[in-house]
Amino acid sequence: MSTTERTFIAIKPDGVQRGLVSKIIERFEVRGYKLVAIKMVQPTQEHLETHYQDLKTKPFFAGLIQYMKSGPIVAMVWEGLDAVRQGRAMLGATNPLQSAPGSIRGDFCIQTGRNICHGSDSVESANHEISLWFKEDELCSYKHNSQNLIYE
Ligand code: IDP
Ligand code: MG
Repeated sequence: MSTTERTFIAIKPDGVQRGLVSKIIERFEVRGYKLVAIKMVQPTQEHLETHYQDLKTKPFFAGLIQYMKSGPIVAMVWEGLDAVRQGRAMLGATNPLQSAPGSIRGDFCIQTGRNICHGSDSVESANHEISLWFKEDELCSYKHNSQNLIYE
């Protein structure tokens, strides 16, 4: 059991433009996860192609990169128990038609190609994505005041 697992969560350009930044941050904050890093970025094509390299043979790849390049993104690292798996559950399924109501996608979007947020799908990819989006000195180490209230 590790309460220091980290995941990379991003609010995509549509999430930013639709004014959902605070709502998405709030979900992680009130649940008890600890914010370790946050910044607004306008990523380059090359950076996005690296981030989504596993999808480069997909027919939607070019459109995905265009979409992700269309405006600023809010990039974050959240830390806590099962941050990766729980983060994915909190975002909801990739296709909002399958995202449960109560999840972020299930509450705030309709179509796969405009699904407002990103979350790492494994601890390994989280580590890779965190190092792709953040420098070591951008990650803050501190003790959450509520640590002893959130964990037994
Ligand atoms: P994930 O974001 O839930 O991990 P992935 O399969 O890794 O889902 O796909 C990355 C992103 O690519 C999705 O979040 C979505 O924005 C986009 N995407 C995935 N499948 C499709 C599709 O069939 N059409 C358009 N966009 C897609
Ligand atoms: Mg993915």
